[in-house]
Amino acid sequence: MTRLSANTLAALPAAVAQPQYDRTAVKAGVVHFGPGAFHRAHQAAAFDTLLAQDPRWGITGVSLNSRGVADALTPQDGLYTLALLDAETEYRVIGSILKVLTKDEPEAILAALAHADTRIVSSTVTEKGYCLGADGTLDFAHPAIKADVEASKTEGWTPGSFTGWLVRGLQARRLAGLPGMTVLCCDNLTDNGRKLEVATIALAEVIDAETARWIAETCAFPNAMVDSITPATDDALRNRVAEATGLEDAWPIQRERFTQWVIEDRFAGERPALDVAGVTFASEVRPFEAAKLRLLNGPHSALAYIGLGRGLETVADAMADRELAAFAERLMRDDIAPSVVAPPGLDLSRYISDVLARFANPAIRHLLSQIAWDGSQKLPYRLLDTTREALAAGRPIERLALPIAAWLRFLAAAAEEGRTITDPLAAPLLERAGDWRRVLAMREVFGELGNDTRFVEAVEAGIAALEAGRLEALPA
Ligand code: CS2
Repeated sequence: MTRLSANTLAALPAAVAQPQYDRTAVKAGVVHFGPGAFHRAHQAAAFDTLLAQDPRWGITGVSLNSRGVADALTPQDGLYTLALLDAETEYRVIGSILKVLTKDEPEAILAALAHADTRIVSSTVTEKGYCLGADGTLDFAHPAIKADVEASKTEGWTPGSFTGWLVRGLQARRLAGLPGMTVLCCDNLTDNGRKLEVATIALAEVIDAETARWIAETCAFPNAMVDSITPATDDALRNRVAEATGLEDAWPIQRERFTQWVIEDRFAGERPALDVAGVTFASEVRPFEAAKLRLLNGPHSALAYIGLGRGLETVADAMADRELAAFAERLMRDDIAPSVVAPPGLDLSRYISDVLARFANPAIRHLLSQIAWDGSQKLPYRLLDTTREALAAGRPIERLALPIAAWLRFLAAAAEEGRTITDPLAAPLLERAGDWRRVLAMREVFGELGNDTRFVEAVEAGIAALEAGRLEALPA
């Protein structure tokens, strides 16, 4: 079968949308770290829409951890197919990614960051990719950060971490007399832009104080909330894409039709007109972030850990389990919503109904095991902050503690069966998993909450309930 590439685009059937602009005239205005499925499903599609009217916002992708995306997309000239899942699937070839660099091309990464055309550096490197401690500031004890601090003592050093690359790239811009940039974090972290700003400046202060000052003065780190459910690519998708497009695509991407991107209106220099792609610019993004992290990602993780414990496979399966779906809805309406201040114009009750409908979408096969990755990094933002606030406000926390109990059981089962898990803290988590109280004592995950007897008791009751096959702890 012929492979998707610039030369074969003309062979696409009319029903498959393709770039409506001359790709050879596109300039790279964005350097994006972490061009994985989420970026390609969402932000790259928005830039693809924008490129039809402004050719200055092409993307150079940078994969620091693996060659997979570069190997798949380079023979395809950066092109890939995006499937929008719904009752009828729609296919669209995205052209905004011009090339993908890997860590083996440090000069090219540096040149891209320090290029006059580059005005935005964005990231989806997942929660763990920022090397933050439990307090949300840069963890200088993190091996990748320690290595970068050490390496930076040598002229012409090559960073390993994303934050290291930011400092190195921004330093090169300063020395070249170029303007500052917008650094746009697109990961699911509360206050993501501000956290990355504080982390970047902290690292720069250690490496080059002059650059730290320059970053603070000339760069902008907007907060951003990005939302679109993006199940991992599987062979079923590859086959459907081949059938629909008539071309082989080594790494197509799928997502739900729904998409939302709210960016704080705080740019260094020009703001790309992403409004044409449905992006909202807002003066305050935190309420949107909190609503999404707490009311979508929180219940997502709850469905994942509880659902896996019940032998279920996908989010839609979990929603078809009536008891579990009812639990998720009560968790959202009664326990999480009281901690969320609705952003202007958002009706929380409606938002909850919409999220539940998105979870139940039968056209989407979203594996619970995918959502279960990196629990130690996700749960603090998704459920623990809400739990802390509920405790402080004197609200019950029994239901909020149940997904945590389910996570602890998930860890215990993995340890018992000798399986590993995907989590940067896999080793200490699995080592402690046989005694859940020792996991709760991990301050890097739970902070002080792990010592709060009300929380410990609620988790204990949750574990007992789950062991008994119930989703509600027995009333005391
Ligand atoms: C999910 C998210 O994998 C996960 O942990 O909760 O990726 C979720 O699908 C997205 O944030 C939706 O925007």
